This record gives sequence, C-alpha cells and structure tokens, in this order.
Amino acid sequence: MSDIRTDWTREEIAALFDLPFTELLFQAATAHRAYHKPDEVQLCTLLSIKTGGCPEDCGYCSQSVHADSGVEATKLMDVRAVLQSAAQAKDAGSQRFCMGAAWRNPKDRDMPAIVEIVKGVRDMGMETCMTLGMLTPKQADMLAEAGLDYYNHNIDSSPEYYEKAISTRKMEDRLDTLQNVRDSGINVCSGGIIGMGETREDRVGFVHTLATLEQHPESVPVNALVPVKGTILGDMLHDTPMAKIDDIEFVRTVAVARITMPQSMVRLSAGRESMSEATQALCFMAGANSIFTGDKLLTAPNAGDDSDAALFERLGLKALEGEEPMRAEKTCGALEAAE
Ligand code: SAM
Ligand code: DTB
Ligand code: SF4
Repeated sequence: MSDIRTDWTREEIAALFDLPFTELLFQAATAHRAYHKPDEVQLCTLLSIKTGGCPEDCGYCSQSVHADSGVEATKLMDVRAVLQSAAQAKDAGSQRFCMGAAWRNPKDRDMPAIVEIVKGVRDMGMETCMTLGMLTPKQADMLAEAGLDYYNHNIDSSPEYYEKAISTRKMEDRLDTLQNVRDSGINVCSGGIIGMGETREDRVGFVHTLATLEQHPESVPVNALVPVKGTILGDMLHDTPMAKIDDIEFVRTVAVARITMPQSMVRLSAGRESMSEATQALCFMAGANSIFTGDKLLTAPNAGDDSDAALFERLGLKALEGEEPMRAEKTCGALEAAE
C-alpha cells in the first residue's frame, strides 16, 4: 500500500514538529530515502521575465507597487532574451528553468509571448516552470498545450496568517488557481515562506494545507523570508524586535514537509544566501532535494554558483540528472527506433 497520505490532521503535523530534533531528522531522512537518492539535488534557475509594478500588496514582496523597495518596473522581456538566459542556465548545469512575472494574473494579450517562451525553453531540453499569478482554466489549458511542465503558485502560509500578509486576494483564490493548474495536467509547484512573523501553529497550518490537497504538489518550495527594505515584513525584521526565524525551526519545517509529502521535491528556496552552510546541510539531511542556483533569485541575491559548488563538494552532493521532458515527437521517435 502506498504511504502517500492526504488525510493528515493538524494534530499529527503538530506532533511531528514537536518531536525531538534527532528523531524528527531520522524520520525525515527515512522518508527521503524511500523515494529519492539522498545525495542528489535538483538545480533550478530563476529568471524574472517581468519585474516590479505588481498591484498586489504581499507584505514580503519587493515587486509590489505598495512597497518602497526601489525595484523598477519593467515590461515583459523579449522572447529571444529569455531564451538566451535559458541557454546560459542549461550550460551551467541547470535542470529546470523557472520564470516569474510580477503580475496579479496574466492578461490574455500576454499569452502568445508566454506560449512562445515555454516552447522555446522546452526545445532546449530543460524542464519549464512559470509563476505568473492567478490563472483561469483557459489560460492553464493554453500553458499545458504549450508544454509547460510546472506551474508555481505558493500558498505562502496558513489560511489564518495569509490574510495578515496579503489583503488583495484570498487563500481560496490561490487554491482555485492550483486546481485549474492540476485540472490542466501541468505539474504543481506550491510552497511558502517561513519567518514572516507567523507562529508555529501557522507553520503547522501551512504544511497541513499542502499535505491535504487531493494530490500533493510535485514540488514544494520552502522559502526563508528575504527581508527587503521598504516592504512591510522586511522592515519589521530590520527595525523592530520581530525575530529572524530560528534556523532549527526552519529545518523542522523542511523535515515535516518531507515526512508528510515524501514523494515531492522539497526545495530549499529563497534565503540561502544568509544561511550558514551547516543549516543548509541540516536542510539536506531533513529531506530538501532541490535548490535555486545562480547569483540572483527574482530581485534578491542568491548564494551563487561558486559557493554552491564548494558546498556540494564538501557535502558530497551531486546535481540530479534530469530526464528530458517528454515530447510527442520524441516519444514517437523512440518507439520507431525500438521497432
Ligand atoms: N506574482 C506571482 C505570484 O505571486 O504568484 C509570481 C511571483 S512571486 C514573487 C513568487 C513567490 O516568491 C511568492 O509567492 C513568494 O512565496 C516568493 N517571495 C516573494 N518575495 C519573497 C521574499 N522577500 N522572501 C521570500 N520569498 C519571497
Ligand atoms: C518560490 O517559491 N521562490 C521563488 C520562486 N518560487 C518564484 C521566488 C523567491 C523570490 C525571492 C525574493 C526576490 O528575489 O525578490
Ligand atoms: Fe505581486 Fe507576486 Fe510579489 Fe505578490 S508576490 S506582490 S503577486 S509579484
């Protein structure tokens, strides 16, 4: 019988968080080994294809018009420039190319360029991921038809904390888009941010929301808040006693995500730049098996390829070799060759 459960209760998840740290890590490492090789880590590269000027008021985000972060708004990047960046990422060993746009939702007039980008990146043999805000069922179907492999849409926190961090949309809007993505056949990438001032109970509610979806997200990014000056939450971290998330509590969250969603890729996402190597190593022990590589996330700095290469060397980790995403012509070709 499969050990993939979608009937987790909040009490069970809270009990996992409460385990002695050594026991929690042992259980997470065991769950990790049931579905993944513990020395393989997926490398993903991020590119902001449309930066800033977003009408939403997410309290953590440098790209919101409500923030005073100094991030300048740009138009959607030219298709050729996006493909150039993708080619560089592939050369640097990246397996997945994730493209983000600072939109509440894409407009229908943006869709032809987006479709062209998806097709172009996929033709290079990399997995494609997009995060463009809310999607209608029709837009999700268009992206599926273009061959998009993953759609990232984070639930970010517990349903209770969500409305404290964002007022311009509701958790249900997020869940509706996730359902539209799932229905279209695109793989789901959904996670959140730790260290926004939420409580342990909120972290329980956050994992519970993901782990009780009808089907777990294939990818679960766990971000540590990058405190950007000029954002409400970033300023709270800089200027008031709101404490930075405790490293051990962050690792606990990764471990609980791993235990409750054993088959998913759990991504140690934003916030690595200010994390010690020891904390990152604990995250890998706790079942994280994916990272963002490169010097930049969307607008914030990232750890960078040199320091990651050194870390992987020290820890004996290697890049996960991805299979090329399946394509109709490829499948036919392979079948013909086998005949
Ligand atoms: N606009 C789209 C949306 O919100 O769905 C896509 C881009 S948005 C920047 C993608 C995700 O980045 C957010 O859901 C959030 O989880 C993460 N993020 C944004 N700012 C962050 C920060 N300062 N620290 C950590 N994660 C952040
Ligand atoms: C996700 O969960 N983290 C990425 C990606 N999905 C799109 C974004 C992190 C953004 C960090 C802040 C910045 O670069 O502005
Ligand atoms: Fe806009 Fe996304 Fe930033 Fe929210 S997280 S302000 S929706 S870009």
